[in-house]
Amino acid sequence: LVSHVKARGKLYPGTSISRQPVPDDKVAWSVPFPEYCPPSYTTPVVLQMPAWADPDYSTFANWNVTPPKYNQLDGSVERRSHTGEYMVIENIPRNPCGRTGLLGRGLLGKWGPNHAADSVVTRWKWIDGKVAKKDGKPVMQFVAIQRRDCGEWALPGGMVDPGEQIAATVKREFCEEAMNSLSLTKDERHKLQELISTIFQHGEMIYKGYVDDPRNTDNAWMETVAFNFHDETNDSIGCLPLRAGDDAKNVAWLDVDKEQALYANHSMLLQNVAHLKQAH
Ligand code: RP5
Ligand code: MG
Ligand code: MG
Repeated sequence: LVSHVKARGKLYPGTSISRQPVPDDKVAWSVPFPEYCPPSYTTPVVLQMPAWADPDYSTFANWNVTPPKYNQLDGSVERRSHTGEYMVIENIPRNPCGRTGLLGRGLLGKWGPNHAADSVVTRWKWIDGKVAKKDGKPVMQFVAIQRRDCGEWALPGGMVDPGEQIAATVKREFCEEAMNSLSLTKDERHKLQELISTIFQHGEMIYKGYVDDPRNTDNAWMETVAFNFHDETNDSIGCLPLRAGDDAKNVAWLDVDKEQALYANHSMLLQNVAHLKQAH
């Protein structure tokens, strides 16, 4: 299991709430930490219970609400974790990566795993008709979006809708965030979807598991499945017209480089792709 760092960041995103500091050697639940008494936070938006959020079992008003079917496919909501079975204590799931210094759900809608999907769309970096090299290895580029919420560069990706196939989520989110599909007419969007479906036919799964997301809490966390779509010859994905949309304020081809700071643990996902393609 990845050890989380960003999920222990001092301030919870979008708030002035401080997490209780969790030293590296006290992250694991198996290590005693008697002084552990973190604050609890769930954003008011989630407490208003939009369609994508679970009820709040911890309040008296909801004492008689049946808890979700944890560790199972709960109707059309996937509550199983890619990391295996997670612990549930008094109807509240426990983060499989350990302590985060915050209870509640924060900005996340679901107790337990919140499932997302990401795309790593890559091409080689060409300079003067040749693939650029660094330390003797070919350099790749990937489609990055700049997140509107925190300004950090990230992979295009988003939440899996209930009942949605992950392959569909990946394509939909790429179209929304990197091609601004939400601003297209119905006809245009349909054409784009067809184009993307042909181009995105041969994806390779490069990661499936926990995401070290700054929004994670002790009781709610992000998980993802990420696919790589690679354009070997720079004539399909490599020349798509990119336009930022939805929760992305910018989109660009960035070099795959470990110096490039990215959101959550997205650098690790790129490292997997670089390794797979024997790239820098
Ligand atoms: C990350 O948050 C995932 O890897 C994915 O990129 C993203 C999904 O959340 P939103 O982009 O919908 O906020 O944990
Ligand atoms: Mg999105
Ligand atoms: Mg997104």
